[in-house]
Amino acid sequence: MNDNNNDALQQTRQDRRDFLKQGAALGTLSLAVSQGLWSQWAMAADEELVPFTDMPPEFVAPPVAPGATHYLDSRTISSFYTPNDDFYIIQHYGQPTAVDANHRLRVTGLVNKELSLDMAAIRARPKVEIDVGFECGGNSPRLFQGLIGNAKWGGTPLKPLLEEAGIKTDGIEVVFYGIDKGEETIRDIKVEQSFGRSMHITDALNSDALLAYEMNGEPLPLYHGAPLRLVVPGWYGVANVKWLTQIHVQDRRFMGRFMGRDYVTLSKQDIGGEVRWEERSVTKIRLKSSIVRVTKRGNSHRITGFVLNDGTPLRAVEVSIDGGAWQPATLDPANSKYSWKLFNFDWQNATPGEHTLVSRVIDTNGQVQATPEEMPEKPTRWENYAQFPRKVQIA
Ligand SMILES: Nc1nc2c(c(=O)[nH]1)N[C@H]1C(S)=C(S)[C@@H](COP(=O)(O)O)O[C@H]1N2
Ligand SMILES: [Mo]
Repeated sequence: MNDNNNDALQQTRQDRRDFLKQGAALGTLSLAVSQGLWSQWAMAADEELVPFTDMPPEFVAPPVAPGATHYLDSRTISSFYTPNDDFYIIQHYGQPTAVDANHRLRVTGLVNKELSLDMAAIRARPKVEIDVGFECGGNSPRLFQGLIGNAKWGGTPLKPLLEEAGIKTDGIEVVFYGIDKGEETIRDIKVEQSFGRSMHITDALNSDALLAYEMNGEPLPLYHGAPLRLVVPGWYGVANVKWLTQIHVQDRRFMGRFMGRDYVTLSKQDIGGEVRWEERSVTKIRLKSSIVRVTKRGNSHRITGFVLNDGTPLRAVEVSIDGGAWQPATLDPANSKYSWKLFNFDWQNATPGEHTLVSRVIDTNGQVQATPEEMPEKPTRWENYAQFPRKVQIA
């Protein structure tokens, strides 16, 4: 798509957003609803939430606070882009107190030419914008999938920067370090370590990864890694290193906490015909869908949910009610390769009483989202991508 088209698309989206705001202010969203896209996620004035009976009535998403985890109330997803203040927050070593105006990004290790760039130099590089949604590798039914968000990230692609530095032939692993540090106990030894994650060089070069300094058209907030963070489309949140200060190329695997000990899935796998317990770092997002909201408007009911995956195109998202046949849901035309994919389903003839609703997603490789029973034996909590049956009470 060329820049003009892109600008035009941006403008249309902005118009829709403005329109939505006006609609909300007037309490009339019916026209917006019939126009589709953005409007369908915002609740209309006369639309009400149908209570989930699997959700404690006291469930409330916490307000955003420095250094604290934030998750959203997934029932309230009301726009394709998650507002920056409601996008979930995970910071394992707390949050830096302020954005450093002299922040630099260094590229070091097995490169032909080490680099050191300030933010002006990064901003002067070619800029791209890309819609990327992700969840924490620990997102699950426990928080009703609240560790999730979708944003338009603006920044400069990683690949040309690595190519400029020039990867030496023995450089196989790319490590990304944030400025945040914490004390780790490794075999009873206490050491201070920086937040770090790594990627194989092939993944780093092929991943569409971005060095992002904008989020939804605004400067990247401190919570989300200002002044600079890595965004790896299609990967779990942990890959997206915030407050990025160093990219180091080395000739062997990086074994830091967030690659080697934490965010490591232990599961029983068929390894070339042998059943073995495997430990594997959390990397690409597993195919997943979940219902997050049921609403009622007049006599009609609507089910809303999201899909996340690694960017593989989808074949279908389906909904089953009370164990009945799988029925196709409608995907938002705004969905793109790496965004979250919002869907809805108009539930006809909902009868009073309690009902069980579940969604599943199928990709073009024929992969079908697993039921909880079909999941591999997996005692660690990471990568919870099972179908998530929800219970609602129709009055
Ligand atoms: N520097 C740094 N980057 C980090 C983290 C962190 O603690 N420090 N947390 C990671 C994890 S586990 C997740 S899920 C995402 C969350 O990004 P967000 O807070 O912007 O949603 O950031 C990742 N990047
Ligand atoms: Mo995470």
